[in-house]
Amino acid sequence: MKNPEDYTSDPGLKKIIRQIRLGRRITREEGVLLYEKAGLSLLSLLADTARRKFNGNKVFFNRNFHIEPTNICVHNCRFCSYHKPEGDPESWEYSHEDMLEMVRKFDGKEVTEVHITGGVHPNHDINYYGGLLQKIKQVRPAIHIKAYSAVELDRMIEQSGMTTGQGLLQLKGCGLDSIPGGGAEIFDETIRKKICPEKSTAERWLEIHETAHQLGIPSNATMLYGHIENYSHRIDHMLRLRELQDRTGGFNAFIPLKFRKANNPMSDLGETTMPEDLKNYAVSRIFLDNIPHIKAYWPMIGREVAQMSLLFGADDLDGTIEDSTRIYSMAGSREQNPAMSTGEICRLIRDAGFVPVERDSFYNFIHTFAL
Ligand code: V47
Ligand code: SF4
Repeated sequence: MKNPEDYTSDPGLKKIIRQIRLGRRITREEGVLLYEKAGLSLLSLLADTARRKFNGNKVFFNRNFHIEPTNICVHNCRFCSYHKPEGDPESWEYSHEDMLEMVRKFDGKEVTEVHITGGVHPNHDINYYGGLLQKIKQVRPAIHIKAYSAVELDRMIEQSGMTTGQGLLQLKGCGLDSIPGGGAEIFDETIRKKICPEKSTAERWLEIHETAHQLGIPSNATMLYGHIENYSHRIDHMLRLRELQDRTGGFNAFIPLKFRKANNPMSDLGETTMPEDLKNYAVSRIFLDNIPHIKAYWPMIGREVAQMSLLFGADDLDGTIEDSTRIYSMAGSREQNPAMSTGEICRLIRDAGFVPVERDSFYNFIHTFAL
């Protein structure tokens, strides 16, 4: 195999390559330099080496579906195509019974996880959200519930008058198994003020995840990229996650989310190109040397780019989804009715040269498929 240093004549990049090959962590400045100067072939090689250290030649997926309780939201993120005011013909608000019916639709089917997230409804409190978890566990006791972004949690816990720890413990007692990565956007305060000024602060997002980890509730972390941020902002975002992960080890996966432009006030910004998306997967795999999984969320990025991302450090394709989420179809993703059978997911993984593994929500192996 070619020596990675042969891919560049840049002395700064050569130094970073040596650092990585010695298993050393790269710095903020080196992360930015990778974004700015490294070509795709080099990034693919470095990210693939890093992903193999964590996950060998395996690519994970699960059998999951989403519930989006409402798209009515007290916030007004400028990139969001999803939230609608109360009474709008495109708004929805499901009752507990509606959502239990969605769970019952999977009776006899092998789904293992439900992902619950939606708008931050003005009138729902922590008992409403906890009650939903309890009822779902009564209908389907073995299902893993990954629920409520830190932004939803922030509002329900603050309104309850509880501490973060008390609120999370109450929800855990109701059946909360893990927390999804939403609401992180970009931590940098100047960018956050412009794209989601009303939303929970970066500190609050990180505090909620840190407390959850301390209470034995694992979580994911996302990063919304491809809008008005620059490479330094992306690295700053990942640095804050890396530092938290050093303290807790509670993040399972990092999920880069590409800004999708349809039907929102930031549409005029356009979207990143595929090489930029692949570069972003690779740099995140290299920089986040303590988060075990990089997830290519195919309903957002599209199945073909998700497949390509496996050659740039990603090792997780999320799941079967079962056409149960609207966030990205409303923002213009090509995946307008996202659903993939396990056979289709396995084919994507095998054709990229990896071994498909069905996982549970803690990344324990459920089934390894032949190559
Ligand atoms: O926080 C909203 C993003 C997130 C747009 O934890 C947009 O496994 C791009 O967090 N363009 C919610 N992104 C979704 C989320 C998630 C998704 C998949 C898996 C997991 C997980 C978590 O969606 C929001 C926001 O960053 N988002 N609008 C948009 N126009
Ligand atoms: Fe509300 Fe989430 Fe949309 Fe922001 S991204 S407006 S918090 S639904």
